[in-house]
Amino acid sequence: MHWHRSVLLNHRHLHHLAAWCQETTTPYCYDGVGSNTFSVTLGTCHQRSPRPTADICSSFTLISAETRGKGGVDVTNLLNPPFNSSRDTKILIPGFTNEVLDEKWDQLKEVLLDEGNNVIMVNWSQAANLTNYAQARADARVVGFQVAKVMADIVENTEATYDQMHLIGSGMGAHVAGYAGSTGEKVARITGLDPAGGETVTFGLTEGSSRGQQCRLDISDAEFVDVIHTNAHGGLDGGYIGLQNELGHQDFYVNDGINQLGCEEGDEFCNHARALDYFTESVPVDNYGSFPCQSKASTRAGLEDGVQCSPDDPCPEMGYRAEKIKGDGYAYRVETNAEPPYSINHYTTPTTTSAPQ
Ligand SMILES: [Ca+2]
Repeated sequence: MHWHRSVLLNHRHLHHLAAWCQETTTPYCYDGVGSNTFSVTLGTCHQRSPRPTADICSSFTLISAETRGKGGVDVTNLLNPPFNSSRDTKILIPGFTNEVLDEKWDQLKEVLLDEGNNVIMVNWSQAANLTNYAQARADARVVGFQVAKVMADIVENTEATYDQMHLIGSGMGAHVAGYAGSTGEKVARITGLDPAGGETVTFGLTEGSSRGQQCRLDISDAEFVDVIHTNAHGGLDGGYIGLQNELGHQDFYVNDGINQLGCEEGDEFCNHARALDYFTESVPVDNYGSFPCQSKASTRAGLEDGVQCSPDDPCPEMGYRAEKIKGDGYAYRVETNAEPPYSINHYTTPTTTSAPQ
């Protein structure tokens, strides 16, 4: 009887896993949490318990030059084939996914591989859904912890270092990256692509406020935090997706930071997804930073009256080749075209116009 019952339980367990994971590229639900607990305090941004890892069912696919043809391997097979630790590792963390965004992430993965990086694709789509925003927000904490564990395993088992780790997160994925960066050792860089608003706003994050840092992407989560805002006007409550606050060392507000050229008025998803488009476009192109930069200021609110960028005081580069070279905590406003190539100048060589004599 015991045997029979055990088989039944196993079947149920397998069925459960299959139901959650059948869409992922691997059959594994990653744990990585061990005995760690996630404490909950009412009235804070950690007021809801995350779900168990089996329910979140995240998976991590490592794609490298060696495994690209077969779509990568589960990160638990880190050493087979051998991990090439001479390459940088880009960890891609979607927020709330759908088919359109999945396609964009795939494009980013491809260009990052072309540039000679290792890529780890984080799949937490079972948890990251808009039907239960608050729960997904809570679960993001666990996924961040798992990302940190994956990085720790890489550093422990290979020659790779945290200096080579770059997390790229979109929407809620930006906050997952924040959690990962604030767990364990500091990573080189986190790029936030239109980081999610929503509940973050509820917890009193106002202009210049450090409140809620532990629950969101902030300047302390990596050596260099760069952020591209494309639909930044509060949170989901206001019908916008992105968080307007400055979160990193360099915050880029593209166009007005809220509405992107070429997106139909009110199409917040289009505006939000553009952050991913801009970043992807920047990867294969040197000199992507040659946007006409309208202004820089010490706060987002100050951009209206900010200092005009000029050849003597140019914008830092936005996107893949952004560097922490322009001081901390500046907001920058940049412009784009309405269609690809979005960057206004980078495909053209500066030409000398002959003025009428
Ligand atoms: Ca943080």
